[in-house]
Order: sequence, then C-alpha cells, then structure tokens
Amino acid sequence: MGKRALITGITGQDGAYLAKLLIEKGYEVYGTFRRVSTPNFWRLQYLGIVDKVNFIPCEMTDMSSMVAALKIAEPDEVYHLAAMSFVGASFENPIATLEINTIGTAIVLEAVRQICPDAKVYIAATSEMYGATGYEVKRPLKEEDFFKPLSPYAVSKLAAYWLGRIYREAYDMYVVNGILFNHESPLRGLEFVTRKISNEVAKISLGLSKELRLGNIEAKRDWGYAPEYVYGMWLMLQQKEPDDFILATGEAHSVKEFVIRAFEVVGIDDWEKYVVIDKKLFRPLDVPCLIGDYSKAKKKLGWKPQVKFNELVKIMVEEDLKRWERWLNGERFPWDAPLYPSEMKIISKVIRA
Ligand code: NAP
Ligand code: G4F
Repeated sequence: MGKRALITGITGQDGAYLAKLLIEKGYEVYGTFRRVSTPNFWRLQYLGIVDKVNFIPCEMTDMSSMVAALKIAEPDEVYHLAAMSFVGASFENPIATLEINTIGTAIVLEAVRQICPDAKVYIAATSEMYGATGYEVKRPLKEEDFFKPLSPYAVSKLAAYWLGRIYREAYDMYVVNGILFNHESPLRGLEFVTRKISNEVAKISLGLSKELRLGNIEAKRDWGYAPEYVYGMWLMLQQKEPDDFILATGEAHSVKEFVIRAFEVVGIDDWEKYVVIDKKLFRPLDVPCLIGDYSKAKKKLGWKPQVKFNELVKIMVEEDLKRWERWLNGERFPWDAPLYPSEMKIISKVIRA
C-alpha cells in the first residue's frame, strides 16, 4: 500500500510542487487549506493536480482543526509548510505572525505527538533565521552557525525550529528542520521580489507596464529553484535518523543583479530607465546577505541544486512572458475562474456548498 502524506499549506508554492512530487511517487496526498472568501487553488490547477488531492479545511491557529486533519489523513509523513511567509508583512502583523508560525507549529507537533507519534514531521525552517550577516558573508552559512534574527518572521520561525528540536529529543519523534534558503519559481507569490520582477519585466517588454518599483536592491540572496527544494524535503523524511539540513545553491546575487538579468532575458539593456527606488518598500530591518552551504545535504541526502541563478531568472521571466502573451491573445485560464468547493474532494464534517 502507498504511503499517506499530510501537507499543511498545500495552496502555497512549495505545497503545490510537493503535492505533485508525492502524487508522482504514489502517495495518497491530503492537504490543508484555510477558509478564505475566494478559494485559492490556482497553483494546484496550474500543475493539473487539483482532482488528485484530498483537501481538509484547517486554520493553523486552531488545534481542533489540526486534530481533525490528522485523524482523517492518518499520515506516515507530515510536511508542515503553512505559514505567514512574507517577511515584510511580519513587521505589520507581528502578533499574527507569531500565532500562525510559532503557535501553529506547536499545534502541529503536539497534535502529532498525541494522535500519530510515529509519523515523520518536516518543519519549514528558513535561512532568514540567520539574520544579521553583513553584506559580505565570509563563507556560506552552515547548520551549526549562529542565529541572529532581524524580523518578527525570523523570530517566529526560530522558535518553531527549536520546538521541532525539542519534540525530537524529548519525545523521540522523527522531526526534521529544513533550513531552506530562498527558492523561487513561476508559482512564487507576486509579493516576493523575484516574481514581482519577472512579472513586471514581462509586462514592460510587452508594453503593458512602464515601471518596476522596488526597495533595497543591494540585498543579496541565495536563490534556488523550488521544485528541487521540495525533493530535498522528501529526502529528509526518508532517512533512518531525523536531522536538520540546509538546502541552498552556495551562491548569492543581489536584487539588482536579478533585475539586470531579467531585463537581459527580454532583450532590454537600459533597465535603469524603468526601475524606481521607493523608500516605502524598504523594511525597518533587512537581512543584507544570505549564502548557504549545502554540503551536509549533499553528503547525507545526495541532494544537489541543478538550476542556478541565470537559468532560474530565465525560467521565471519566460513563463510570465508566455502568460501575458496568451492573455493578450484573449486566452483565459482555468485558474482565472475560482473553483467551487463542491468541485473538489473536500473532507470535512461540515457540509459545503
Ligand atoms: P507560501 O507560498 O506563502 O505558502 C504559504 C501557505 O501557508 C499557503 O498555503 C497559505 O494559505 C498557508 N497559510 C498561511 N497562513 C495560514 C493560516 N493562518 N492557516 C492555514 N494556512 C495558512 O509559502 P512557500 O514559499 O510555499 O513556503 C512554504 C514554507 O516554507 C513556509 O513556511 C515558508 O515560511 C517556508 N520557507 C519558504 C522559503 C522560500 O523561499 N519559499 C524559504 C524558507 C522557508 P493561502 O494560500 O490561503 O494563503
Ligand atoms: O523576496 P523577498 O520578500 O524574500 P525574503 O525576505 O528573502 O524572504 C523569503 O525567503 C526567506 C528565506 O530566506 C523565507 F523564509 C521567506 O518565507 C520568503 O520566502 O525579499 C528579498 C529581498 C529583501 O532583502 C527585500 O528587502 O528583496 C528586497 N526587496 C527589494 N525590493 C524587495 C523589494 N522585496 C520585496 N518583497 N518587494 C520589493 O519591492
């Protein structure tokens, strides 16, 4: 019999790619989603897997809905991805960020401990936890390096990371922390800088937009390709012993380099003509530079990033260009029209329209 997996945050970028991977591996996939006024399943529709997932309504701050989800899914593996994941917004909503990300993780761990303690648990930790690195990191960051968070988001994730380690040691549970550096794709949310750039540059090249408005373009990030990172998550749960791993590319590039490369993909050299620096888009504190050392994952998991910076930018810009060209030709997509809950496999005690 195939394995069963529960993914929290299945409607997000990583949740969608991970669901696809697990379905291809023969898993029975259960995914939690939260109630919003308009259902947000576009990524799963985009990947063509919306009818292959069992959906369970679940709000991360509500333990009873997590308990119900675990009882329904009876998972062998739990991938806890749901989070308030936008660092900038965590300065506006620090308390909700802590509730969703930290209390939400405590709820997952405690519910697993009580209901299915043998299930393996993946916790979505982050390079943002390293925080105050300086613009020139002397060497790529390692798992054992010091954390000095610079945002409410980073604090919420650092607390979740430690909860994961505590549950692993105190209760002998299989809990891993994936310390993932930034990973992007055409399914990235539009508020994150890479997709904001790829989408706007595609529009500019088609005459649909005139400017790209950005904040701190000197910040550097280690950007990888999301489908490869969800494969790394899966590998982490296939080991004999639970452990924490960094996934990264080992290279850092500035936001400015991303902009230049994106314009290069569409054949525009005078990129400065279009870029407006807007002080309102600067964060109260910003992590200057992140570069990760993935040698532990390479050695123990056999994981290695394939898609590097130049190719990543090309993939993203070309996909956004294709979307806008098709849109200009009058084509509309299934994911432009929201699905009704009755069209999906929703497992819930509550009857939905
Ligand atoms: P994402 O696209 O923002 O997806 C976040 C998911 O969490 C969405 O499904 C969202 O639901 C759900 N969610 C948010 N608040 C919730 C709540 N209160 N109750 C229930 N569900 C809620 O994020 P991602 O890029 O896939 O990242 C996945 C995880 O990895 C996150 O925990 C993130 O913090 C972490 N991470 C990401 C990166 C990266 O570079 N992508 C790097 C390191 C760590 P809606 O669709 O309804 O909004
Ligand atoms: O794309 P970002 O918003 O990603 P950030 O803050 O690095 O966070 C992402 O990666 C983390 C892993 O390190 C995840 F944990 C987290 O969930 C998320 O996925 O911003 C990247 C950089 C920042 O320095 C920001 O200040 O780009 C800079 N930036 C400059 N202009 C901008 C903009 N960021 C955004 N979102 N929008 C701008 O206009």
